[in-house]
Order: sequence, then structure tokens, then C-alpha cells
Amino acid sequence: MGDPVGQLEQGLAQVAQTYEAAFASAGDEHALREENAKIVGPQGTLTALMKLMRDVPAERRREFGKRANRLKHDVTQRFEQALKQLFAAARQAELSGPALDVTLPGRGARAGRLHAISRVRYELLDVFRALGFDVADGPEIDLHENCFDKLGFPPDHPATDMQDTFYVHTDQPIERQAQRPLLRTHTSTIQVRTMEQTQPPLAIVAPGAVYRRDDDATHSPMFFQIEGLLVDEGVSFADLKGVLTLFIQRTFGEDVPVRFRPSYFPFVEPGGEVDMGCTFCRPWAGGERSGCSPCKSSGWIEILGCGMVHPVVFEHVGYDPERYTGFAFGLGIDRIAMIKYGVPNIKLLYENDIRFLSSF
Ligand code: FA5
Repeated sequence: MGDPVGQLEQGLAQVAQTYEAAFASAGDEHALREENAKIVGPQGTLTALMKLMRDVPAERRREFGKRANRLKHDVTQRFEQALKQLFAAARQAELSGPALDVTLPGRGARAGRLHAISRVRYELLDVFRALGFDVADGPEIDLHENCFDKLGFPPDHPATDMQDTFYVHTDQPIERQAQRPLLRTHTSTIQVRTMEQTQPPLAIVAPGAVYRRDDDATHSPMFFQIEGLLVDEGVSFADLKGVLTLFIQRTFGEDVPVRFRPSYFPFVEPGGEVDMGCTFCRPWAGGERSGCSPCKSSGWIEILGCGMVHPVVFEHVGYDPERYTGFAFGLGIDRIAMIKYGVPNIKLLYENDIRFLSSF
């Protein structure tokens, strides 16, 4: 069994001489805890020495007990002190090192913007306002007579087929077709409403949504038009040409050519359609029109319908057709937005994909 007193003497002395150096050389918390465990842990040297105590003669046990406990106390105190020093050094290193940026750039709310159709609508109305037109309004659900009859569409005339129509169901009995409510197929209804309420001279533009059973890349079942109407004594086709040419050139550029083609609308005589030079291939400026899809290689894009107000319309609204003449036009806002922003399919304007809408 050996000499427990001698072993204890030697062991305690050895621990007392080495623990401080062992703690001092531990470079981090983990190493320090390991050194501490080597002394006072369950397998530690001091723990083993304490187990020898029962073999020490009874008269010396107290003395060794005291010395061992004091040493354990010193070791523990020194360990805790060394731990604190390590923490303080780590904190100091952290504070004097490069700053850690824990912030992220904020996710700000994106600024909203007007939809392309609204933007174009405001721009077009501004051009007409500058030319002296007032802005008028009318309901999207209107009567058959305002949409067709008073505009000179004969009953069951094939021209109404051009605007295949959404009728609105109503519980009221309807005696005459003229009284049937429908989603207006064009903003020309506002011509009728304005003339019934106002005496000439007048010059109005009326924007709004219209509805037809149309559906392809350039036709949508709901789209937007602007109607124009100017009535006074002595208004001629030259006034119509002047106003519409100015409008197109202020909207698309002073150099853009404009041409008038005869066309049929029941409420105008003569009636026409207006084409503008294609702003994609710009043939008048030396561009190559062959292969240009927006104008189908023609160099022209149709932009609106127009004409001199038919005398029969004046009669329907109570104007004297011998005294007054006037012109009217109707343009598609969507069509102009598509030309202006190079939009290949009208559906894109209505899908509300924010990536598309914020691209122009
Ligand atoms: C009319 O609606 C007439 N009321 C215009 C008019 C007014 C003529 C006053 C004479 C006097 P039109 O059906 O061509 O005409 O339509 C006018 C414009 O609306 C077209 O040139 C086109 O730009 C646009 N448009 C027509 N149908 C659609 C559709 N389904 N989707 C998008 N735009 C359309």
C-alpha cells in the first residue's frame, strides 16, 4: 500500500506548485476547464489524493484534510479568476476588433405609380384640354338607344354586329329594345348624353371603360376609349383634320405622318379612320418597314375612328342640323398605350404583373 502520508505530502506539493502555471497556459475556456478537471474533477489528482485520506493515521488526518481542502479552495478560486480573465480578454478583443454590422438594409415600401393605361389617359386628356376641350363623363351601363338608336344605327342593322354586346339582365319588363340596358360598347353614348343636356358651342372629350365580346392579342372584352365631340356653327372637316393631326403629333412626335381614310360609322358622314406612321419602323425617317409586326409591314398604324356628326344624330338630340355642324372621334386608350410602350399583347395590360407594369 505504500506510505499514504508521503504520497499525500508529495501530491499536495506537486499540485500546489503546478496549478497556477497550468491555468495560466490555458489559451481558452475549454483548455482552462480541462486543466481544472485534471485537478479537481472526478478523475483529478487532488480528488485522488483526498481518497488517500482514510489511510492516513487518525492523528494526522485532520491536518491533511485541512491542507487538502485549502488547496482545493485555492485551486477553485484561481480557476474562477482565470476564467474571468479569459472572458474579459475575449470581450476586450471583441470590442477593439472591427464592428459587427447586425443591420440589414430596410425593406422599404415601393413607391406606387399609375397604371400605364391611366398614365396614357391623363396624357391624352391633357393634350385635348390644352386645345380647349372640356372633360365629360357618362355611365358604363347605358340604354340601347344611347349606344345605338340615337346614333343612327337602324334597328337590327348589321353595324351593331360590329360591337357584339353584353346586355344587362333586369327584372323590370322592357317593352322596347331601345330601353334595354347594356354595358356600353363605345364612349359615343356620351355624345348623345352631352348634346341632350348642353347647347352648342361645345367641345368635350369623354374617357371611360367600354365592353365588347372581343378577345385576341389586340382586342380585350373590356377596354378604354376617349370620345371627342365638337359642335358649333361652321365647323368643317378641316377643323377635324387639324385637331386630330395636332393631337397625334403632340402625343407621338412632330414628325409623325398622319393620314385619313374613308370609313363607315352610322353616326358620322363622312366618316373616316386615322392612321399614323408606324413609330416602330419609322419609314418616313428612313426605317425599314418590311418585317415590322406592329404595322404588318405597312408603315401605318390605325389609331382612331372619326367623322362629321351625322345630321340625323343632331335631330335625335334636338339640335338644328341646318345651323350646326360638328365632328366626333373615338380612340382606344389601350391601343395607344400599346404603341407608346411597345406592348405586344393587350392582355399584358390587365394581368397586373408588377414586373411588367413597373418596366415602363
Ligand atoms: C368606335 O368605337 C367608334 N365609336 C369611334 C368613333 C367615334 C367613330 C366618333 C366616329 C366618331 P371602333 O370600333 O373602331 O370605333 O373603336 C375605336 C378604337 O377603339 C379602335 O380604333 C381601337 O383602337 C379601339 N378598340 C376597338 N375595339 C377594341 C378592343 N376590343 N380592345 C381594345 N381596343 C379596341
